[in-house]
Amino acid sequence: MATTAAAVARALADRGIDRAFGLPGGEVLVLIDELRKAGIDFVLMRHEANAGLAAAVYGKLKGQPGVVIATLGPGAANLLLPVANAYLDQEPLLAITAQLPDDFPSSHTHQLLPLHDTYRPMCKVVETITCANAGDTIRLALDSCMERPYGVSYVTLSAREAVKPVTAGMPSANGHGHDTVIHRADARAAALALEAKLSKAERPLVLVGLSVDQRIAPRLREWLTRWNLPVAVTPKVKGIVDETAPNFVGVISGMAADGLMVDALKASDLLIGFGLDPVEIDKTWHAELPIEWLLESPNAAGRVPDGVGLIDHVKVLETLSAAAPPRTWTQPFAECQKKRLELLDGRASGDGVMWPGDVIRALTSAVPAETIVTTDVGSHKYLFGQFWPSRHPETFWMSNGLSGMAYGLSAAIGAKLARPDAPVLAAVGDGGFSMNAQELETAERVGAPFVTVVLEDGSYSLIKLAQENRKLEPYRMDFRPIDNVKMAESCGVEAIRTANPDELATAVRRAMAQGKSLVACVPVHYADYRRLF
Ligand SMILES: Cc1ncc(C[n+]2csc(CCOP(=O)(O)OP(=O)(O)O)c2C)c(N)n1
Repeated sequence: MATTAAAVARALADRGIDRAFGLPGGEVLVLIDELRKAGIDFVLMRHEANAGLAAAVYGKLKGQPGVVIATLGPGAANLLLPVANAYLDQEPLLAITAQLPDDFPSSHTHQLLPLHDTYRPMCKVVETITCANAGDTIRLALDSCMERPYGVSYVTLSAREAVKPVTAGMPSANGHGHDTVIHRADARAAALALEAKLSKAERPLVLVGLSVDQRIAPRLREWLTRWNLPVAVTPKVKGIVDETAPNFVGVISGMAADGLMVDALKASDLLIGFGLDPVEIDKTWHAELPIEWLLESPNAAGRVPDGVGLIDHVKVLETLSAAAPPRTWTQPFAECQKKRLELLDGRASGDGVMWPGDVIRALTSAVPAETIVTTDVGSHKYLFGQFWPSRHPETFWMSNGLSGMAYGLSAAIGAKLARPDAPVLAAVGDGGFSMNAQELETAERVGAPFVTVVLEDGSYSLIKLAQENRKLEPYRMDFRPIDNVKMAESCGVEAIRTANPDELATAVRRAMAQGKSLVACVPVHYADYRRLF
């Protein structure tokens, strides 16, 4: 008779799961062995947080939940960050950790944590796997991750239960739905109402956000292009529209050039929130400006704005695309679009450093349009979030609902494993790089080569700028340089340091052509970011 661990592995394999990411402890060894026997590769990483972040990106790109496995106690505690990230950033993730068996003596407290209670508020399913529920629980957990908004299921399996033979039984999974009452609305009626409003609007702006299913990109683009409607996006859906197209206004939600973007929002006489999820917005304009919401599924955390009914996006687009544009718009945000791009022109404020705008231009010239770009969190995220000219859906990845550092490099590993043929570029700060640079070794070991650009400014620059803005004493925001070239080389990855845009472009182009990893360290001046914000 199969064991519980074998039943878990079988249920995962039957659903097409081919990889699990993680970092083991003795308590999950049997499970990992059963995964191996079921043909599921275990991607061994160097921190559970990185494993969870990589797994979720891998899963979302494959159209299935990412799977991460960790041990009990410290391993499960380290998983908090990726679980929080997947919860807020709508990435599908199944987290499996060990746990002490329920029938352990009550005096045994070593590594005993209230894991279910800790994770429950962020998870759709939280369950103990037993020999009676293994297969059903895994199936329920996987299905729940893929219900929109995508999110997390968390299951625990004790080492003792893992080796028990399975028995028949029904799951007792305690699905943790959201409390919001969901209303459905008529998509055709919503489309016609929108058309009527658009016929009166001189400066409409369509705001596309995280809740949109990126597979509808071709339909969405067709409508926006045919009607010549101005469009802005949040960073999490960069690439859903072509950001080099004339109707593209910019990236909203606190990236670089945010003042310009907020002015554009205020100047608009009709804001259309097409799948717009305020989880990405750190200001409150989404509550203060009138927005015509077109939401298909609840936002992160299962929330829906008051009084809004959910509609089918495809049906709305079908109705709108079938109609002629109700009026003509000739780039009402042209001035803003021009100023936005002009911000990239500038000169570095010192010798031996690169102007951030030149980083974008050099890299854009060096990599194919289908390159998957990931960023970490910091000033560089604002730079790339606003100015990286994304052209294809699912080619830009950042943590924006949670905004957690250590995302960029981990996401690049997940992306490269999911799309081995796509070039991948990770843009990270030197602070974030020092959190997980060791995963370069993982990437090499598992055959996931990509280019990492480390923007070196010797500080947590985004926070340093915030300190200056608040007129606080300059205090404890700088660190001594770690030689990131040596760091990369010690992980088996070639590395360069350059402040010359042409040299950067040449090195990146060559690495991508050869399908090799490269770490390009680019010195920048922290204060130069200020001119872009
Ligand atoms: C895990 C985590 N810790 C702390 C923060 C707060 N934080 C946001 S940006 C930032 C600085 C990042 O520095 P670096 O990686 O060097 O990027 P830079 O701002 O210099 O571009 C910090 C500490 C965070 N977002 N995530």
